[in-house]
Amino acid sequence: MARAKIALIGAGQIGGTLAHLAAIKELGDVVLFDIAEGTPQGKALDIAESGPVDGLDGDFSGANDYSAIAGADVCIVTAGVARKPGMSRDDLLGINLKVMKSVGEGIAAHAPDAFVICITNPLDAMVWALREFSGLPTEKVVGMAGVLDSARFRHFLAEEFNVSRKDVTAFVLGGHGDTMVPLVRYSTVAGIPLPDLVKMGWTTQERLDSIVQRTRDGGAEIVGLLKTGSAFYAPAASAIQMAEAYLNDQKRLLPCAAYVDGAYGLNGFYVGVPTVIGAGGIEKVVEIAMNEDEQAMFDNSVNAVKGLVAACKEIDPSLA
Ligand code: A3D
Repeated sequence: MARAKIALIGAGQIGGTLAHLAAIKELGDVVLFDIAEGTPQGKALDIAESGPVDGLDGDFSGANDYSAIAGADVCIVTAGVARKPGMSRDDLLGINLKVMKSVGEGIAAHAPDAFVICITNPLDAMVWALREFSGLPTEKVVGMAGVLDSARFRHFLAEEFNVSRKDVTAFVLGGHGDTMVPLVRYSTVAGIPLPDLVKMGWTTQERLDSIVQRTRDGGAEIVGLLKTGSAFYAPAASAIQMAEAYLNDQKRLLPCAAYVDGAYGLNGFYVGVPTVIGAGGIEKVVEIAMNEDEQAMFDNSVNAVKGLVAACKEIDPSLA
């Protein structure tokens, strides 16, 4: 069987890391695309030259022309600008919306059968716009945020409880922003829900609350440390997990910014929800029961995303 083809639209910090991870995991042939001349070619050649050392097969190429992504099975989109200190994800809206238009058109023309994973911020609005501009089926266009936000939550919890990160599961829903909803009741250590761990004296409610807040601020914490850009290792690892779920029909249950039509009282809207990813793309949106507080936080987050989508429609009336 032919190797899968993975097109990385945007060859910056995340794009380069994605390419390296895809190479190491032998997911298939990798094409890096960027408007910056030389960057995708240079990164592709550098990774290809690591192949003899690591024993890797696969083709690695870079391009500035969309024809290079022809027939891609997976497209991962990081094209655009990233945050600098003091900028919110929403500050990126106007610039990155234009980028989504060209990327959406490029994918529609050259890789219309691909599973498309958007990472560009502000995520929930950009994945919606990318879907609109590309015209691809909604189950084939998804945003990466929940896997990353949940991974941050899991890491902080594993540190707090001094247990393996492998034994911590966590759920973060809603929009990828300050209003994201870390769901404490659905997060566990080896199946023991966090509220029970508070009762067992493993931590206090105050410490748990501060971990929830640190998760919400997880992106800004890295931006503040790096000063010149935003996180890229964990975002890339998260998107690769989603790509693997699709390519290997794994039916993974992962929180993603998915098109929700009917569930959660939403009609045709992208927001972070639990999904099943397999060969069909987003095969299912899983509707979980929320209590009053969780529902209120989720509604607040949905409203923030609605505001961003409305702003997109104002900037580009073709989206209205
Ligand atoms: P960066 O290293 O700046 O790479 C972006 C790349 O996009 C650069 O190489 C640009 O040349 C390229 N680019 C710009 N315009 C275009 C275009 N029209 N077509 C093709 N390529 C273009 O950024 P990064 O890789 O660190 O981050 C990429 C995006 O991911 C940013 O918008 C970040 O805010 C976002 N991000 C999202 C998350 C989520 O969890 C959702 C996490 C971290 C970063």
